[in-house]
Amino acid sequence: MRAVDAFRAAYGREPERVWHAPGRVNLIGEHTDYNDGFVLPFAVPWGVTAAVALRDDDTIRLLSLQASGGDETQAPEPLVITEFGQAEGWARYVVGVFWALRQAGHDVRGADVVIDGDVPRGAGLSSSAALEVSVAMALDDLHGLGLSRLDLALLSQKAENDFVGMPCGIMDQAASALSQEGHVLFMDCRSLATRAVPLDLASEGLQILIIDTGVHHELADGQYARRRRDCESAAARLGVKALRDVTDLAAALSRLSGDERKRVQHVVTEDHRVEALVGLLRAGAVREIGALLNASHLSLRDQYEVSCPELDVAVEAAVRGGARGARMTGGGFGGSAIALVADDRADQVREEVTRAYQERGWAAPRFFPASLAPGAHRLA
Ligand code: GAF
Repeated sequence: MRAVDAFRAAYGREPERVWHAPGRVNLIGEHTDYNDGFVLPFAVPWGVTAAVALRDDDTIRLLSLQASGGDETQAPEPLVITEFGQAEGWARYVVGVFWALRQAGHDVRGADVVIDGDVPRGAGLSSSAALEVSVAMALDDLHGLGLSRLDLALLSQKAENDFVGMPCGIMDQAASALSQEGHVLFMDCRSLATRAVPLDLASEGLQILIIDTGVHHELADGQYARRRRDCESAAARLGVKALRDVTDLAAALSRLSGDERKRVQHVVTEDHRVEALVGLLRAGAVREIGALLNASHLSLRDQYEVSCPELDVAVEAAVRGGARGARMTGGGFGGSAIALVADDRADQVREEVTRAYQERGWAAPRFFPASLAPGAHRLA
């Protein structure tokens, strides 16, 4: 295994644990997690492998096989972190997990770590959550902390919120830690209860195609925080704890205006779409979910305003090419769209999307067929 070979070469000893944690696609339920709502992600077959051995001091040595810029001839040097504040860039996601465990009162000292990831770069498939969760699972295992997968997802989220400074919700970390192969993960982000819902696409002659737009608009992080603020101020104005609690949408909308009104329209209807989609899956009507995917995209584009031309064109072209439904997935402003496609239409959908990009002079998008992969697991 590459991470183990690199560990031996870098540190001259064996790793004590090797854990893998996956990235995710969200089938539906976008920007609902931080509104105490519902989400329906699943784990993808790409993720992050963390090889870890404990140290008896507080130093964290860190090596990423992806940080050398692809220059295989250059044996990369590990970063040596003796104080949390020294971590920069990708290292913050790893060091943040050590920090969060200590904050929670766990006696976690230093470690030697090698990271090896294969989540397509910039595709918006949550490589950062995979990174956090792989390290959290390995440290829990090595220290015998006995924390639940949910606890480790929450600690990983805390690392991202309070150490990295990205105010994300719980969805991505939960998907990475709790997903089961062949299932989507239904999560109530208020109670944190989860249920694995089986989804057998192959037996229906269907597939989910990931369309990586290849773009990442830099405004993403600031806009994410602004959307959260819009939701919080709208909830305060409506006198509810979170937008999850809005039961009469028409009455709520009549009391709001501008951005707050649009955000509420999206979040409340998106929660209903998640429940409707789960209902269709339970009824064995997977072919019917496409309309909900399309409606989710329109709502994210027009009401939540987190899409971008590259995502819109991918979704429109996929549907034109015969997809049963398509939508942006993840935070937005770039990253990936997903399309539900009959197997015998997949080539046509790819061609239609590729042609639409070509016509606009955009770089070709990449396509990945998604499978519903297992959540985090120990490799060695
Ligand atoms: C990002 C966040 F990290 C998630 O918590 C979630 O809010 C998502 O955007 C939007 O649904 O991936």
